[in-house]
Amino acid sequence: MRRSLKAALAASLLAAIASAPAQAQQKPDEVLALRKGVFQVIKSSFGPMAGFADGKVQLDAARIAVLGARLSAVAPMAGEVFPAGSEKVEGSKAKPEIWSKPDDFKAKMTAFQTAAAKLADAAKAGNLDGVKAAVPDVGKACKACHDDFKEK
Ligand code: ASC
Repeated sequence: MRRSLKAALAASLLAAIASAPAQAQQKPDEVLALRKGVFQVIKSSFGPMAGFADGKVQLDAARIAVLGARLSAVAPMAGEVFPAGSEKVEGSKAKPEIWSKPDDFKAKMTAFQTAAAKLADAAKAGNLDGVKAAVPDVGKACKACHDDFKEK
Protein backbone atom coordinates (compact mmCIF):
# COMPACT_ATOMS: atom_id res chain seq x y z
CA MET A 1 0.00 0.00 0.00
CA ARG A 2 1.24 3.46 -0.80
CA ARG A 3 2.55 5.35 2.11
CA SER A 4 0.28 8.34 1.56
CA LEU A 5 -2.78 6.13 1.31
CA LYS A 6 -1.81 4.36 4.52
CA ALA A 7 -1.37 7.68 6.25
CA ALA A 8 -4.71 8.90 4.95
CA LEU A 9 -6.45 5.75 6.15
CA ALA A 10 -4.83 5.99 9.54
CA ALA A 11 -5.82 9.64 9.80
CA SER A 12 -9.45 8.96 8.87
CA LEU A 13 -9.61 6.07 11.32
CA LEU A 14 -8.26 8.27 14.10
CA ALA A 15 -10.72 11.00 13.18
CA ALA A 16 -13.59 8.51 13.31
CA ILE A 17 -12.51 7.27 16.73
CA ALA A 18 -12.03 10.77 18.06
CA SER A 19 -15.40 12.03 16.83
CA ALA A 20 -17.43 9.00 17.97
CA PRO A 21 -19.38 9.66 21.16
CA ALA A 22 -17.85 7.72 24.00
CA GLN A 23 -18.97 4.09 23.96
CA ALA A 24 -21.36 4.61 21.02
CA GLN A 25 -20.19 1.38 19.44
CA GLN A 26 -20.52 -0.69 22.58
CA LYS A 27 -22.85 -3.63 22.55
CA PRO A 28 -25.28 -3.92 25.49
CA ASP A 29 -23.31 -6.77 27.06
CA GLU A 30 -20.15 -4.68 26.82
CA VAL A 31 -21.88 -1.71 28.44
CA LEU A 32 -22.97 -3.90 31.32
CA ALA A 33 -19.57 -5.61 31.70
CA LEU A 34 -17.78 -2.28 31.86
CA ARG A 35 -20.37 -0.83 34.24
CA LYS A 36 -20.07 -3.78 36.59
CA GLY A 37 -16.28 -3.77 36.29
CA VAL A 38 -16.03 -0.11 37.20
CA PHE A 39 -18.18 -0.58 40.28
CA GLN A 40 -16.26 -3.72 41.24
CA VAL A 41 -13.04 -1.70 41.19
CA ILE A 42 -14.71 0.99 43.30
CA LYS A 43 -16.02 -1.57 45.78
CA SER A 44 -12.75 -3.49 45.99
CA SER A 45 -10.87 -0.24 46.63
CA PHE A 46 -13.26 1.48 49.00
CA GLY A 47 -14.44 -1.63 50.84
CA PRO A 48 -11.09 -2.38 52.50
CA MET A 49 -10.61 1.28 53.43
CA ALA A 50 -14.09 1.38 54.96
CA GLY A 51 -13.16 -1.76 56.88
CA PHE A 52 -9.95 -0.10 58.00
CA ALA A 53 -11.84 2.97 59.20
CA ASP A 54 -14.14 0.68 61.18
CA GLY A 55 -11.16 -1.12 62.73
CA LYS A 56 -12.16 -4.37 61.04
CA VAL A 57 -9.46 -4.58 58.39
CA GLN A 58 -5.71 -4.24 58.91
CA LEU A 59 -4.00 -2.18 56.21
CA ASP A 60 -0.68 -0.38 56.10
CA ALA A 61 -0.23 3.13 54.75
CA ALA A 62 1.34 1.92 51.49
CA ARG A 63 -1.62 -0.31 50.70
CA ILE A 64 -4.07 2.43 51.62
CA ALA A 65 -2.27 4.79 49.24
CA VAL A 66 -2.67 2.24 46.42
CA LEU A 67 -6.36 1.75 47.18
CA GLY A 68 -6.98 5.50 47.40
CA ALA A 69 -5.25 6.15 44.08
CA ARG A 70 -7.24 3.35 42.46
CA LEU A 71 -10.53 4.66 43.85
CA SER A 72 -9.98 8.24 42.73
CA ALA A 73 -8.70 7.13 39.32
CA VAL A 74 -11.80 5.10 38.53
CA ALA A 75 -14.39 7.31 40.29
CA PRO A 76 -14.82 9.63 37.29
CA MET A 77 -15.71 6.58 35.18
CA ALA A 78 -18.73 5.83 37.37
CA GLY A 79 -20.74 8.53 35.62
CA GLU A 80 -19.59 7.46 32.18
CA VAL A 81 -20.87 3.90 32.18
CA PHE A 82 -24.55 4.85 31.79
CA PRO A 83 -24.45 6.18 28.22
CA ALA A 84 -27.57 7.37 26.42
CA GLY A 85 -29.26 4.39 24.85
CA SER A 86 -28.26 1.97 27.61
CA GLU A 87 -31.41 2.52 29.66
CA LYS A 88 -32.71 -0.99 29.08
CA VAL A 89 -29.58 -3.12 29.26
CA GLU A 90 -30.62 -6.54 30.46
CA GLY A 91 -29.32 -7.63 33.86
CA SER A 92 -28.63 -4.10 35.08
CA LYS A 93 -29.90 -2.64 38.34
CA ALA A 94 -29.71 0.87 36.94
CA LYS A 95 -33.00 2.73 37.45
CA PRO A 96 -34.55 4.78 34.62
CA GLU A 97 -34.17 7.88 36.81
CA ILE A 98 -30.48 7.95 35.84
CA TRP A 99 -31.59 9.10 32.40
CA SER A 100 -34.78 10.95 33.37
CA LYS A 101 -33.10 13.00 36.14
CA PRO A 102 -29.65 13.56 34.67
CA ASP A 103 -28.90 16.70 36.70
CA ASP A 104 -29.61 14.94 39.99
CA PHE A 105 -27.58 11.92 38.90
CA LYS A 106 -24.67 14.10 37.83
CA ALA A 107 -24.74 16.03 41.11
CA LYS A 108 -24.58 12.81 43.10
CA MET A 109 -21.76 11.46 40.94
CA THR A 110 -19.85 14.69 41.43
CA ALA A 111 -20.34 14.49 45.20
CA PHE A 112 -18.98 10.94 45.10
CA GLN A 113 -15.94 11.95 43.07
CA THR A 114 -15.21 14.87 45.38
CA ALA A 115 -15.42 12.62 48.45
CA ALA A 116 -13.28 9.95 46.75
CA ALA A 117 -10.64 12.54 45.83
CA LYS A 118 -10.51 13.75 49.43
CA LEU A 119 -10.03 10.20 50.66
CA ALA A 120 -7.34 9.58 48.06
CA ASP A 121 -5.50 12.76 49.08
CA ALA A 122 -5.35 11.62 52.70
CA ALA A 123 -4.32 8.13 51.58
CA LYS A 124 -1.54 9.48 49.38
CA ALA A 125 -0.25 11.66 52.23
CA GLY A 126 -0.19 8.67 54.56
CA ASN A 127 -2.61 10.54 56.80
CA LEU A 128 -4.43 7.59 58.33
CA ASP A 129 -6.58 9.72 60.61
CA GLY A 130 -7.54 11.72 57.54
CA VAL A 131 -8.44 8.48 55.78
CA LYS A 132 -10.67 7.48 58.66
CA ALA A 133 -12.29 10.92 58.64
CA ALA A 134 -12.85 10.87 54.86
CA VAL A 135 -14.38 7.39 54.63
CA PRO A 136 -17.91 8.23 55.88
CA ASP A 137 -18.55 10.87 53.21
CA VAL A 138 -17.60 8.39 50.49
CA GLY A 139 -19.94 5.78 51.98
CA LYS A 140 -22.74 8.35 52.19
CA ALA A 141 -22.16 9.32 48.56
CA CYS A 142 -22.34 5.65 47.49
CA LYS A 143 -25.55 5.20 49.43
CA ALA A 144 -27.18 8.44 48.25
CA CYS A 145 -26.80 7.37 44.64
CA HIS A 146 -27.84 3.76 45.26
CA ASP A 147 -30.96 4.91 47.13
CA ASP A 148 -32.22 6.89 44.15
CA PHE A 149 -30.68 5.24 41.13
CA LYS A 150 -30.06 1.55 41.82
CA GLU A 151 -32.61 -1.22 42.15
CA LYS A 152 -32.31 -3.23 45.35
C1 ASC B 1 -19.29 -0.25 50.01
C2 ASC B 1 -20.04 -0.78 48.95
C3 ASC B 1 -21.10 0.00 48.74
C4 ASC B 1 -21.06 1.16 49.65
C5 ASC B 1 -22.31 1.35 50.43
C6 ASC B 1 -22.18 2.54 51.35
O1 ASC B 1 -18.26 -0.67 50.45
O2 ASC B 1 -19.80 -1.89 48.26
O3 ASC B 1 -22.02 -0.16 47.83
O4 ASC B 1 -19.91 0.91 50.47
O5 ASC B 1 -22.59 0.21 51.18
O6 ASC B 1 -23.38 2.75 51.99
